[in-house]
Amino acid sequence: MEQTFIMIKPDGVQRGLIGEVIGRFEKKGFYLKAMKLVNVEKSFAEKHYADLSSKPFFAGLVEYIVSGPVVAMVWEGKSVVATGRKIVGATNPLAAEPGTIRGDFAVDIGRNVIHGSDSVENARKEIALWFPEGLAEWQSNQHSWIY
Ligand code: 3AN
Repeated sequence: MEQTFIMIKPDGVQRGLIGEVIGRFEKKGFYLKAMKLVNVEKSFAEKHYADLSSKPFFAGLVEYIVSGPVVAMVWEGKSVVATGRKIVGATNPLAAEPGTIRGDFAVDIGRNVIHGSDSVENARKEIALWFPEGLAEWQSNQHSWIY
């Protein structure tokens, strides 16, 4: 079953949006497979955003991610990577549709509440980076009708 990496960024944590974000993924029908509240080191944030290292906003992005705890999660389900991106919304919150997390809760591209993997391959890499200890083993029997 497909998995994606979702991170609630420091602004989302500090604004009390953890429950809101989790609720949206849960109610959609996805399954939470791992979750932790962590402060990350600068070198770790640089690794997570390595693909963006040449961007002019890279230093500010890393500073933002290390500025407070983040909630790192793995969600599982049918097409969860692409659907997760839809739930998250466009990178620039001003362009994000109402009904998406960024569309509903953010205005600043540099403070856009949440991260979601942009491909199955990147999801695999990000999950390995953030959860080297592995994931929780469980399967829901109650909600099997969702699929
Ligand atoms: P997404 O998070 O939607 O996949 P990416 O991977 O292009 O978008 O960018 C990663 C993060 O970098 C964004 N979530 C945002 O916080 C930050 N970012 C992207 N573009 C800009 C920008 N032009 N100015 C400031 N921060 C940016």
